[in-house]
Amino acid sequence: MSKHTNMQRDVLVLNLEEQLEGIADEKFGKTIKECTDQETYYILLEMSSRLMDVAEVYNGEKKVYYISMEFLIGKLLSNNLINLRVYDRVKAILEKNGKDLSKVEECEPEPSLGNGGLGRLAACFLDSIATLGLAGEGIGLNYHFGLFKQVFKDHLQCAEKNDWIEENSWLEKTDTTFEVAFGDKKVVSRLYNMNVVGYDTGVNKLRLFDIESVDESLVKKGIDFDKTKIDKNLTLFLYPDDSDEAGNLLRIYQEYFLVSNAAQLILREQKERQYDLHELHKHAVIQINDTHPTMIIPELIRILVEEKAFNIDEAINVVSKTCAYTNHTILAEALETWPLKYLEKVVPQLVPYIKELDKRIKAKYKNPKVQIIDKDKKVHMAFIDIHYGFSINGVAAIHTDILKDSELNDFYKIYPEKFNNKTNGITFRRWLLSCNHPLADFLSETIGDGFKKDANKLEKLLEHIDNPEVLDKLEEIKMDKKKELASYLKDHENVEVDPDSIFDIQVKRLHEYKRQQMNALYIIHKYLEIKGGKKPVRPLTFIFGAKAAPAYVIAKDIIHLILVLQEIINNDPDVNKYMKVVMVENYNVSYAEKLIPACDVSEQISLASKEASGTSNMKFMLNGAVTLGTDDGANVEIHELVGDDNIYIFGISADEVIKHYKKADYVSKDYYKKSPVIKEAVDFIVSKECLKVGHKENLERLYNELLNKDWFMTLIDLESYIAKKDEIFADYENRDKWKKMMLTNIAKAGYFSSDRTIAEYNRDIWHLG
Ligand code: GLS
Repeated sequence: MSKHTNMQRDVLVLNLEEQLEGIADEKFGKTIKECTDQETYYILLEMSSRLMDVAEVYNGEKKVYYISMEFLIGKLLSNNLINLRVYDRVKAILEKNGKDLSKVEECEPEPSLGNGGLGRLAACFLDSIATLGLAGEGIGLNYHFGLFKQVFKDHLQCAEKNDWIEENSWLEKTDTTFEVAFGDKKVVSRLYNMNVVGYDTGVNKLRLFDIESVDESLVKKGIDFDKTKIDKNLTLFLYPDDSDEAGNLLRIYQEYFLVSNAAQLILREQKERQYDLHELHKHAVIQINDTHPTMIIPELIRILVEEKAFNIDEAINVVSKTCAYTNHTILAEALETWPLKYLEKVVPQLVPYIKELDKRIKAKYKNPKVQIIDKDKKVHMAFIDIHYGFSINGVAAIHTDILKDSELNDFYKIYPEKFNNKTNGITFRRWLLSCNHPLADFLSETIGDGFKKDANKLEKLLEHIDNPEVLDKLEEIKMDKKKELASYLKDHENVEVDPDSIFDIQVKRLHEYKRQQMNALYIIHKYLEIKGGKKPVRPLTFIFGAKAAPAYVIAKDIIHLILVLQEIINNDPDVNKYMKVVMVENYNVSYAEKLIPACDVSEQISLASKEASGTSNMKFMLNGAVTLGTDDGANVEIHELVGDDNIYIFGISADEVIKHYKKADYVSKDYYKKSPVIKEAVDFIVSKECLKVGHKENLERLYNELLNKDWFMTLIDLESYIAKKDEIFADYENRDKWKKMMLTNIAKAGYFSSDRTIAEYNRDIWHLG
């Protein structure tokens, strides 16, 4: 039954205004007109819940369980209203009552349940699973303080707890509780649900587990807390500092807590539906999002053997046919390996099963590189997934090729049939319809509404590539979005930027491989050029947003450098007419929704081979920004789609990078010595100007890192980066060419809809009805 034939919904929607007034009266004894924006937010929350309660719930014969440590869902109000197809009506009703829906949206706290692309991808996937009408749910954890809140003090990143959960929220407390045992230690979990509404379809659930005994008062200063009190700290933070043993153990506790709850939930559902567990794979498919939930494999095997009377072969067989693994990175530090002794401490009950799985592999394969437990007694979590799951996918074509050809080549030789690629995608509901209403409306007027359900229809825009009215309108929408952002930056960062300048934006987690430091070196280069009298044709605005993991010292030093440059440049009267730098505080999904529609140049400058896919590259493109990037991750596919004329690619190739690593022949100092431009930019980091504003310790450490190590080869690409960036800025002045590039990027973005990605997961891996 489609929602349009759902009478209860029709009644609610027909009487939307009455309903809203009714809730306002019940809750606050006021009319909508009299309510504050905050109260109006709670009214809309209640209204949405009522609409979701009468929506169709998907319950196919087979269901996908997407298990993930992160779901970076962002604020939900606007997105839910859009997907429930009442956004315009609600907006009009509020307007009639003197209210601005965008102000009401500001009242919602952003859930802090994710970190970066991996978590945001999980959220986009849930949206698409529901939109495609598939039975599926997310299973994760309900962190009270989630990822830390970033504040800048003295040009340094500081971390504070992010207290996002309110009494009244999208979280629904359920009666479901499970017991989770860590050896002989036990905790009791509680399940919270969040509705996931599809676009004009039905509702699925995001399942978030918490513990009853969590104690928020454990966090005294910043984000420090006693890491050993598991019954009190388990669901306080996402990715607690793991630079010591207690931190590592806590991660394992969290991961096992997640999978134990997931296993109990899945098996309870099988029982309720009277399915035979020997046919688990016919009714359930478990997508393991990165290695964090890997323990679901030995845990399910353990339960089937110890509680369901399976023999070990049967258990391994059915679990292997149920679990599939997505790899999101080739960075060694992110492919988890746990010392066996940590697992013995936290989950002794799993260890015999992990050893059994390992024993079987050792008996079959002699190659030490494919063993689950290595000679140093470390357990390679990804290898459990690969040997005992039925599918392994990378997240962009080049990434999957690198997995097959180098990183996981030994496995590919054993199981070629298990490897497949699923290029990432983004939900256009959030990253176009919700964050850029003027563009979405204009596209509807120009090419019809079809693209909202079938993103490939965006290609129709190409028919208008020579239509000056369409091109001008795209430019005008971009300018309006830049003005909105400029005013927001003035209010929130206290920086004035010129909407007529070029907005060059790099927003993503801070990591050396993403090379924010290379962007900073360009900024230094430009600053010195302007000081020397060479002015840019048009002012330039460089915007950054990034959090660094609190224990990642060099990443924090890079933030320090950017903040120091911001201070120096924005206050230098010789220069600030021509360029500005802004590092926004506490970059998150809500900030992304303001930055992305206002962007001209999208910075995607990772060292080739290192960014598995990237997803902000897709969001920027969809909103009419032009990519300046390396041939890495999904940039490669963007490049193929838009062609050489609509993207700016620079730098050495992934193959060359891999060769350098193999030969270990990259010496950053050689590049520094060879090029006066590079030398001048790098030296500036420890110049008098910088040291006057910043801290010697941080700046010198970063300088030394770049000169003596530079593991992600910043200096190898710096000159070609400078040249390409100068070229893209010059081309911006050719307005006709630029507007056509904007249009082409939007038109070609359809491929990156997560609806396409999810349809492929379903076709090749999940096979849901
Ligand atoms: C990541 C990758 O770094 C990104 O390139 C990728 O787009 C994302 C989603 O697949 O996954 N892996 C990771 O550990 N964090 C990410 O954002």
